[in-house]
Amino acid sequence: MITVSEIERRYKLSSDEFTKNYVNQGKPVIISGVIPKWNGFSQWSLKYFKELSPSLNIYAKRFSDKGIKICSLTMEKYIGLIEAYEADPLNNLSPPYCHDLPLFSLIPSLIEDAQPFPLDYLPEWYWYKWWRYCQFFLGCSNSVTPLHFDCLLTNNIFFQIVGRKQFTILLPEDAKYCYRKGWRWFLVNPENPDFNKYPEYKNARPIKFIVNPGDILYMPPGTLHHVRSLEMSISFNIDWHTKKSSLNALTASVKGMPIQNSYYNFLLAIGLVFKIPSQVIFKFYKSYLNYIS
Ligand SMILES: O=C(O)CCC(=O)C(=O)O
Ligand SMILES: [Fe+2]
Repeated sequence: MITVSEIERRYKLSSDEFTKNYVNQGKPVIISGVIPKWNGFSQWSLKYFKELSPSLNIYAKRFSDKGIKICSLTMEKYIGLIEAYEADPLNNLSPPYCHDLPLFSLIPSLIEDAQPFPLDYLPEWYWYKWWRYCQFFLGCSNSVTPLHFDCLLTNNIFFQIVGRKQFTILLPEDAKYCYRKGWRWFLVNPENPDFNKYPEYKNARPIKFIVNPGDILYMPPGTLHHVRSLEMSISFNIDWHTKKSSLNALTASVKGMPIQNSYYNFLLAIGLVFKIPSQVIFKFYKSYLNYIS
């Protein structure tokens, strides 16, 4: 088992080194120097998205102790709410958080902006129409995603484009100190832990760091993460399996993983292990991109 007390930062990591030293070791890392080379890196802003696609219908979430509440609104309306909030946070309600939006599929012109995309960090299976697997996060300052791990036990490559985010992560072996609720959420608030209620959290080793615009963050399967936007923010991620992580994830079916998740993992595992092309698998997998759990 590896011990990590702070996140490593690397400049333009080669794919071989990324796989060998981070993916295969289950070790998180921040990679700089890749995103700033993209055609559209400096172009992206919430205003730019609003102008590209004002009438696009999107979903935003409110997280609370009672669960996740979903609101539906247009891109123009949503960005308008964020702009009003940022201009005068005290007199405007904090807007919901647009979370897991497949924006490359909804606004295909954005794909060109993210070139050259570092495909060689991903298994070849994902290369064909890689952008279909990406999920965007758009939000105002102080948007928070509570502590959780990604529900299929996938690897996560997270691209930070605009604004900074404060991450608190814990490696999977510390999940036992974080008071799990259901399959993937945790009760502890790592920003202000209540040790009376959650005394075991004293044993946990949270790693806290800032992800800056232009950074790529890699999180291994099962990494717990709590995320706070420090400014108005644009990010996206790609959740992906290796052959090994897909098989590990299948064994989690007996450890409480919901059956729906196991179905998606089964599809990815047969794709990766038996080399069934993603063109065949994607139509069955697609609903995962709107799956809220
Ligand atoms: O950026 C966020 O608020 C959440 C990110 C996240 O949970 C993820 O990439 O899996
Ligand atoms: Fe996540």
